[in-house]
Amino acid sequence: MHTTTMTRVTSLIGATLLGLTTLQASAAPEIPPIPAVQGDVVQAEGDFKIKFSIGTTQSGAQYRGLEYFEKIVEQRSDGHIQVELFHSAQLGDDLQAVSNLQSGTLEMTAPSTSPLVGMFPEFAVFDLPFLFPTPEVADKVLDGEIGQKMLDDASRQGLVAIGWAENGYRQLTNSATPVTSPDDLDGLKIRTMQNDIHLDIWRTLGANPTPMSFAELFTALEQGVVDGQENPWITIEASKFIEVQDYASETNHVYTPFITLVSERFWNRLPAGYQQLVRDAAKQMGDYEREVSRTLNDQIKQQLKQAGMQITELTPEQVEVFQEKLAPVYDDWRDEIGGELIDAIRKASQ
Ligand code: TK8
Repeated sequence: MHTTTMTRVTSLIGATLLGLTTLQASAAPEIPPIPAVQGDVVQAEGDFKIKFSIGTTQSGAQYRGLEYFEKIVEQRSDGHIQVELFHSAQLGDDLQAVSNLQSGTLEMTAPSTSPLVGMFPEFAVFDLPFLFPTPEVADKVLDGEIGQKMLDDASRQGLVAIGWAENGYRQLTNSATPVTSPDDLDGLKIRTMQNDIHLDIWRTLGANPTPMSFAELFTALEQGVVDGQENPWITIEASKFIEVQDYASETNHVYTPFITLVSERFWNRLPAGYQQLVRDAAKQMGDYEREVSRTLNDQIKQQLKQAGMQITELTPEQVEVFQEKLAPVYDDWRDEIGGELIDAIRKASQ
C-alpha cells in the first residue's frame, strides 16, 4: 500500500482509538443510581413472563429505565412476574415490536411516537419543530390531561398505552460539514424516522431526507448511504455514531417522547392487581428515565466533544433562522393535527 496511504490509515486509526479512549478515559457520566423499590408486594393469581424490547442500545438512558421497571415488577410481584429485557431492536425495530405486541408474541415495548403516526395521527403533534421549549413543558403536557387522553386514545388496535418516557431533544450530526444555518444543508442526505413531518422538516430546510428504520441507521451512515441523522446526544453516544459522524449541531429541533406499550392479549390475561403494578412501574420507570436522560444530556455532549466530534452550539440568532425557515411546517400540518391541540400545548409553555 502506498506510504502516504499507510501513514493516513495509521493516523486515522490513531485518531479513532484516541477518540474512543478519550471517550472511555474521560470521566464516566454520573448516572443517577436505580432507586429503591417503593410499595408493597402485590398478591394476585398466576405466574407471568414479560419480554420487554426496545430499539436503543444497552448503554442508553432508556435501558436504565427498563432495568428499574424490571426491579419493581419482579420485587412487588414476589417473583410471580419475570421480566426479560431486550435492546438494540433484538426483537424488532419500533414498528416491528409494535406489531409483535399486536400478534401477542411480545409483551412490552417503548418506541418513539414518530414512527407510529400512521397508526395514531394525534402523535404527529410531537414532531412539530420547536414546539416544546423545555423538558418541563413536555412533562406538563405528557403528565397532564393531554398526555393521559393520548394514552387512552392509543389503547386500541391490540395495544394498551400505559406511560411516557423521554427520548429527548434531537441534534443533527453529519459526516460532511459543520452546519450553522439551513444553507449548509443543501443536498445533504439526512436519515429521518419513518414520519412525514420529519421528511417535511428536512426538505423545508433544503436537505435531502430519507426515511429509515433506526435499526439500519449505523450501517447506512458507515456506508455513506446517508450523510447524516438526528437524535438526542445520549442516543448519538450510545449508538457509537461518533465512529461514522464528524460534525454535530445542537439544533434541539424536535422533542421526541417514548410511549410505553403493552400487548392487549397479554394485558387481558393479567389480574387487576398486576395490571396496576405494571402501570405504576411504567410511571416510575418514566420518571427515573427522564432524570437519567437530563442528567446525562450535557455530560454526554461534553464527552463527544472531548472525543473529537466537532459540535456547533448554535446562537439564539442562528436557532431563530431555523425556526423561521420551518414556520411553514405548522401551516402544512395544522389542520391534520388539529389547531386546538397545538394551541393547548403552546399555552402549556406560557
Ligand atoms: C429507537 C428509535 C430512536 C429514534 C429514531 O428504536 O428512530 O431515530 O430516535 O430512538 O425510537
